[in-house]
Amino acid sequence: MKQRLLFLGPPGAGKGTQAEQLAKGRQLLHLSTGDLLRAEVKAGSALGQQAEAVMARGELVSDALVLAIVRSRLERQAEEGGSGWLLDGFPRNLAQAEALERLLAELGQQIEIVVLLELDDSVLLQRLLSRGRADDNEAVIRHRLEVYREQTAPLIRYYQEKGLLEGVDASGPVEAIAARITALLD
Ligand code: B4P
Repeated sequence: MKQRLLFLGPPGAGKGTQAEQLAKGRQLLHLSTGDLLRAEVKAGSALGQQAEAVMARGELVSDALVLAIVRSRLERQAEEGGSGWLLDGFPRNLAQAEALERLLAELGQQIEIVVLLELDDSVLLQRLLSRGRADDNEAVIRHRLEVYREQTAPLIRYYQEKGLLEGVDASGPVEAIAARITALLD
């Protein structure tokens, strides 16, 4: 059973939704950089204040900031003797992917599978508009999709070349998508 996974996919593909269920069921550390950044914004920390305006515009928060968050969580988990994790929404560009590789080499760990959630733009837009988070208005969503295409989509090839990528149809009911993902993990 695979225990070290990444979820990749456009905004609104359901990474967070699927990751939460899967991580709970398999006792994996669920590390969502989006959730962690929103928690910092809510707490009004210095980090949150830096991230808030960037997220509201639908752009990516600085690599250094996101990496510091990921590093501290993965190091803490390794110190506590755990090793199963699900990274959701990270890495989001090549610099983050390369930094992750260096961090995992330090920890003596490896990614076992990268799950790409695939969905049409029209469905993504509908899902996000009906959620209505602060960064879920149409102009910002379109910009997030552009940022995804320019900065995150190159990771598809990056992980394909490493032989780690598996695509999943992310349309339909949550349970059906979960079953498709589970079938890839065992
Ligand atoms: P994230 O929090 O990662 O969010 P997301 O990509 O918008 O959504 P996700 O794919 O997780 O969809 P979800 O399950 O929520 O990013 C937000 C922002 O944080 C970024 O724009 C960026 O600024 C910043 N950020 C995060 N990580 C970063 C990083 N590594 N580097 C730099 N910046 C970073 O689902 C969406 C909606 O669809 C929900 O309402 C859900 O209920 C619904 N849904 C899910 N599955 C469904 C289904 N099967 N059918 C119908 N609806 C469904």
